[in-house]
Amino acid sequence: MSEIVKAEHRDGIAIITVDNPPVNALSAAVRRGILEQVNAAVADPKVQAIVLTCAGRTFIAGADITEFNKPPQPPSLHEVIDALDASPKPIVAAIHGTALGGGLETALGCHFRVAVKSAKLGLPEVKLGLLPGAGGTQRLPRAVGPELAVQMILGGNPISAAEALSHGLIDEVVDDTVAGGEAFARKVLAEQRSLRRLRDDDSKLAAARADRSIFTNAVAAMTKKARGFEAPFACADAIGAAIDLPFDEGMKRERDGFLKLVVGDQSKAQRYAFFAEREAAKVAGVPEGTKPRPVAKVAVIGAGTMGGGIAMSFANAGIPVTLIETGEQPLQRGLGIMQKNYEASAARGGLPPDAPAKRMALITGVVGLEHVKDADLIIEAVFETMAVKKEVFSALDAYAKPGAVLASNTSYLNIDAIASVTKRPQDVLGMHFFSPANVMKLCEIVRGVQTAPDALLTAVTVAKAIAKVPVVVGVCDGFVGNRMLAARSNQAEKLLFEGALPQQVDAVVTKFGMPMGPFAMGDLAGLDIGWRSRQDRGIKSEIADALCEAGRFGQKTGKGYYAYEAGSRAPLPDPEVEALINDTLAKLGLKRREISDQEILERMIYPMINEGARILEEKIAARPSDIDVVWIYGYGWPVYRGGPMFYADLVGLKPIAERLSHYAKQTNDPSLEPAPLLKRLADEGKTFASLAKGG
Ligand code: T1G
Repeated sequence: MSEIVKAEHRDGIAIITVDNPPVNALSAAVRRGILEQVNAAVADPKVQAIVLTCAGRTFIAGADITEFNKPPQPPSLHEVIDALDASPKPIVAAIHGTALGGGLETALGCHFRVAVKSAKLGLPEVKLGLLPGAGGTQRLPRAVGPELAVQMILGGNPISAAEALSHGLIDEVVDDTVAGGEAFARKVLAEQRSLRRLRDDDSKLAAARADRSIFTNAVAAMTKKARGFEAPFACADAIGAAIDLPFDEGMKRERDGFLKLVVGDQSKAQRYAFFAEREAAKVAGVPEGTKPRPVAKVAVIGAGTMGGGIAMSFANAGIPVTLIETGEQPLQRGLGIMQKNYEASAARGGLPPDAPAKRMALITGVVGLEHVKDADLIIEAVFETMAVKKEVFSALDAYAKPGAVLASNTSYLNIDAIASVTKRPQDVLGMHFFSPANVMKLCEIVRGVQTAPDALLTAVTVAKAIAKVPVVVGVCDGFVGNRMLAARSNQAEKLLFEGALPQQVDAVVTKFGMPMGPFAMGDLAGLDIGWRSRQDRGIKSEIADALCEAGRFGQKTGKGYYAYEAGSRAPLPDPEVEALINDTLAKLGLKRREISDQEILERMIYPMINEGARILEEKIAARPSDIDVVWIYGYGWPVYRGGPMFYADLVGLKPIAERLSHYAKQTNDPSLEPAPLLKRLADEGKTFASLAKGG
């Protein structure tokens, strides 16, 4: 019998326990083990009922995602679930932790389900570019009704045990998993309850069969933000089959949909992103056994947009934070904005009504840097000039307690230079949050030359604790994200000088799946910021300069590369901009030419990939997948394209290197010449992914 799926008999009840750490994924061995144990229990006359449960921290958290890239091994999950469903003896799934994906589908194949109060139940396959492929799209609508099923499957977020009970997904909330499961099984036997096979129970489909808009409205609501994704629509199609077709035909529709998605580029990209995010948290070069420093008290310096958002991230995670400002007025202004943010979220139903007060209660606003003295972690988010940073860090060096981690939220300044004004450079690093910091998930953790491994690990651990995705990067101008963005912005600007229009470039970038193009982004950030810094550095960008000289600073002045109607953020192409561009080019003696969307796409994406290769060469990023995590969680790169480096492997490094060389010559821009690493991999027919395997 299986070693990882064991059975214990307790007076007529067979307790079948899966034990496959860390998350009891449904590997081939687990599937085999469950099938063996269930068949044995069904055949054993001493057994009247069966409880299926798991050891460790969680019930089955899904199929083993690593198996999707390999040839399928028997038995299939369908065979396992069919055996559970067909069992003549009652089977109770006893759930703790997270019953997710194939794990919940397995439980839905059982006749009854119980769960502990803290359990979560969900079908997150859509987040992997898949659909629930083992009956979830057919059984869940029968368990909870099509509306909730659409929300759970197209959204991919789990529900609590309490919600599951109220919607009939589980039969009871129990105090203890195994004991609760056993007790429930005995109750079923004692009350001679008939076995509930969801495949035969269409009662909750009746309303939607009578009025299909119940389903279509739910789908419409859930696909509003699904532009570019394939999986949400495939999920909807499969759930629709549950409403329109008998169970087995619906299962076939689900199967067809799953098999199509699992071999598709989108799911490969999203599965890659799943593991890339987890890989990113494993910090290279930190000695085995290094422990993060304890962090009980956190201080944030600066109650501006970034400082306020960072403080809210801690409060959102239930961690008390001290927010420090130089004066009462800026402090109260910052606290006021945070209060309004929370109230707006609560008004939208994004937070429980009592959350604003509860979270603001975790934020203590004070004036004076001396208040950092008890903090274990101090995050500075003050004005972005080296002079101000050095002034603050010199003061922190005096006030902060020994062993406190000193982090700067700088988005491009040199961490080593900042650390150099302290006597404790080993405790200094960067924690680069992205605006709005209470929403954006990425946190670039900037490792200085002298940053201590345990300080680094502390920052990574804290970032995860406040639901951020940490990526460790080295010190360079713009770190990983902004450095690659600069390469793209540089080309975007050049394309205008060659004949493209802002709306053409932005349309190509948004069609590719980015939330916004470079010119709409410029208008959002404000064109005057770049203009002033160009003036400070005595450099020109004739088109952008002309826009600013015309008072077109972007959204803040209602005009920039686009025009904006009052109260609207929708960018409207403005003929005045085209005229301004034509005038500027004429003055420079430049002629506009037709530029294809394909050229624009290549010149938007390939220079970023090239910069990514340089970043890897310089070890500013440890892995190509770290770069991809930065772009997915910090810059809205569509996860179904896996990230710039994953996308590069999909397109092929050879054609990319060739196009870059072509554009380097065409635009006389040597920075577009392929980076040595890109060139080597292209010449050797290799991929960025091969680097992880020592390529
Ligand atoms: N398969 C393989 N490995 C997995 C895994 C899985 N399903 N889930 C987690 N791991 C690994 C993970 O890579 C990490 O490894 C370790 O376990 C701990 O994970 C037929 C098609 C359960 C909420 O999408 O959401 O079922 O880095 O760091 O933060 O319809 O893991 O240590 O080497 O994330 O406590 C559907 C995926 C699959 C759930 C725990 N299921 N997992 O979070 O730990 S598709 C999912 C999670 C499917 C069927 C279909 C989370 C978690 P390592 P962790 P955590």
